[in-house]
Amino acid sequence: VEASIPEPQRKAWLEHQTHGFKDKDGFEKEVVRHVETTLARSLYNCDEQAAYSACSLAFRDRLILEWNRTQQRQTFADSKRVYYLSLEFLMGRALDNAMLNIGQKDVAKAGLADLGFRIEDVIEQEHDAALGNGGLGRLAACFLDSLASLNYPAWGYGLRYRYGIFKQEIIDGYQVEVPDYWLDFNPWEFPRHDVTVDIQFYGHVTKRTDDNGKTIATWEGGEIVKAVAYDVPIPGYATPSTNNLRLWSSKAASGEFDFQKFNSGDYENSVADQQRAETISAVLYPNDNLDRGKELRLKQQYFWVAASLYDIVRRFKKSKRAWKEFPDQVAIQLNDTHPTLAVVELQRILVDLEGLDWEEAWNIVTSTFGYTNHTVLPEALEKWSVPLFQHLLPRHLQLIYDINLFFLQSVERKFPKDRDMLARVSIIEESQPKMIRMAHLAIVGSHKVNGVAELHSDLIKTTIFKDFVEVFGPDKFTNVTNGITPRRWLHQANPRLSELISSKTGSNNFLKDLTELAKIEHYKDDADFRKEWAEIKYANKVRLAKHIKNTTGVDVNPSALFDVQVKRIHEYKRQQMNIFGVIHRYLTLKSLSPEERKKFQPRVSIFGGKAAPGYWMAKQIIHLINAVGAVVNNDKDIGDLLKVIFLEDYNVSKAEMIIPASDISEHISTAGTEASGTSNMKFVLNGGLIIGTCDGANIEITREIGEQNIFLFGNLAEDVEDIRHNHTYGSHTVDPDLAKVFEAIEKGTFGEPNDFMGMISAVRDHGDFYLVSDDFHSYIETQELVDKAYRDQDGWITKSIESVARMGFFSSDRCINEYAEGIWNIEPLPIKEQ
Ligand code: HBZ
Repeated sequence: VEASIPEPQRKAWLEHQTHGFKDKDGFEKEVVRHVETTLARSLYNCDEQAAYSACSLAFRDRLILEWNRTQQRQTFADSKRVYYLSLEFLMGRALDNAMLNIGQKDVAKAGLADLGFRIEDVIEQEHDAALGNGGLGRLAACFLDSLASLNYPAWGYGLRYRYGIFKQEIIDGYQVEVPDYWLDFNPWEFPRHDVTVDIQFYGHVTKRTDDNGKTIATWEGGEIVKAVAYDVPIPGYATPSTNNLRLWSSKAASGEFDFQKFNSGDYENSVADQQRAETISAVLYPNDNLDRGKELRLKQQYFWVAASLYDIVRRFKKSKRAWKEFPDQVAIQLNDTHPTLAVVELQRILVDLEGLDWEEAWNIVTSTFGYTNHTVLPEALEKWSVPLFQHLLPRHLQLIYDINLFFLQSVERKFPKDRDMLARVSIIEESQPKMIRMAHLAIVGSHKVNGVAELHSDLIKTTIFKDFVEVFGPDKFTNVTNGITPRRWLHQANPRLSELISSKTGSNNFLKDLTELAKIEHYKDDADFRKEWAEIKYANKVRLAKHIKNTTGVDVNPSALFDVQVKRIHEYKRQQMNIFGVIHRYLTLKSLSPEERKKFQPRVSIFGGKAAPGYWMAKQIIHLINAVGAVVNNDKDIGDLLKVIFLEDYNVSKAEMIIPASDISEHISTAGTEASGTSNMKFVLNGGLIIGTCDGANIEITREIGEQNIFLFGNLAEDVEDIRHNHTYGSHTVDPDLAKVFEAIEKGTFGEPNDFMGMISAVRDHGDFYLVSDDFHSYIETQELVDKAYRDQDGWITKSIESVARMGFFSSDRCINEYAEGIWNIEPLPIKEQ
């Protein structure tokens, strides 16, 4: 508004507006222009990297124009927006996605060919934006795609880490972490050096009483760090709607102070201040489902939350509305507890800075926030020590104590004299030192709390948040089963399958309404359709086999059954059970005569995933997988009957290649531990079947695709507690087949047995917390059923087609519509095509 062009000059502006390229010719012009000007290169000096950069810039130009129109429309319509606060956005590559969502991939392909490049090679140049660990971060990315595709007014807010999740190298069978410096040249972001926020840390609080007897708290002193905005445009599929992902980067607050230090010769310290400030957004914490309570992590959280809220409030204030209308304009979703400080920060802004009464402010706060829980694992539930808080955020600690006081008073009224209840629900844990329970704060500060799959949402209501259901009533707790975007996970990852489906459903409409997949079930007996279905899977397996050859040197036969488990390495996800199963298979094969072996179904067991750098057991699992591969893959008796592959550096772009190539994938967490899982959905959507436990979204996938199309095994969530109790107090013997596996490891079949004793003794001596032994027999039996089913190729293809046809429910579009209606209360705002 402040710098708007006066009326008489606007005509000139409108006449000279650019609209980005329209056709192949225009695209080529833009590419050449960017190569020769933006990149300062020429046709004598244009490699694939430069072609990638120029092509991306040509698309970015288009995106930013749509972005401008979208933002203007949203501002003009004054509509309610949702802000998705997530410490992780696992975006992967942007170029392919932008081309497909804008619908100009064919144009780009032809244009690049004219200029001397293959589009596949150009796409491959891009470095993944890997600002996340796993499922939680990727979910946020799928949600952004759906929000834009469905025309919802929405912004994402996150941190612009200089280093994303580390790159994984496997050296001599061990994981080695290499820093992921990805910002060298990133054409997808727009630095907004004019959009900055000063963020305060440390200092102290003074209180005074004003003329009306009201207490005024002021947070003073400490240090200031600057937050600088970087905007990433998020294109919707087949719509001009382009939303914004705003990532904050930290910088030293430039000011006289530093300058004085510098001039007075204290050069070192002035640089140290700058480095300390920049450290805040330097690196993503590489733990998934583990909270380590580090001070820098808390600094990251407050830095990001305070900058985002300042931005949101600034935008609201421009509308000149009354504060009570804030929740009519703004919905904020907390992606796990990581942004929970936003609850306290908004209360602080309203009470301390804007002078609202506590009650009025608190009503606004709780009407604004929603909280999504992603785990029941106790070690992942965030807690911060009170002394740390006192030091870093003294005013916020006071506010949390006040929030807790009023909350506990209300609990006391409902449950008089129930001191245990008060202790259990309190935001403060009375430990030594005292701890702040962030999940409790998030529940108290939100109007809705949701889990991410039906079983998970039931579990949080009956276990970790049981008391809160009593306090607030059951309606505060709800379920939104996760989903995935079919644009990236079908159309982009598996273009041939997407094309086959659109040829049968009549259009690409299924990419906007995934329930249309049901139409392909009519063709499940059509011989040509089935043949092409099988050919596509085979071609995807050939592509993966090439990748395996190139990266590991191992030859795998694309006709073998490809069995895939790719996800973060974690004991609860039970990659150890998988590799024990592989060893069991190997021992069985070795015990057979060459004749008997011939009847065996050849298999390639493929693993991938990162271990958190400090997670010793996860690293041991990776080492065992590689050690088994080294023996099995070189055993002449075995040949193609069994191969064991560990794919290095699993990430989003590799997932796009691996997932479409799977025949069966493993989702085998101990029942009750995996909140949802989302890769399970991606595999099935690409025609792969699942072997899995009754956990997370596996249960709903079964309900949708039918029991005959999934291989379920193992104990149920409801029995896990009793079984664990038995491990501790009853007799606990290791499953006999598993005992043979341990024996082989201990004999040194796969190298130094001591390297793997942690995994063995966790099962044998330390209570087998994840029920590996209890589920082992049923796992092995079910794998035999998989072999048998796969040998009936006709039956397998039918299962595969039926499954894909019935996956409509798992689109993140469905999921986002549920959030929009049940939690955010926002409406789509379509943007006119130009
Ligand atoms: O969120 C995952 C769940 O494990 C998975 O079941 C679910 O499908 C997915 C989406 O809802 N959780 C994570 O990925 N969690 C993290 O990555 C994480 C990262 C940092 C933390 C805690 C958890 O401090």
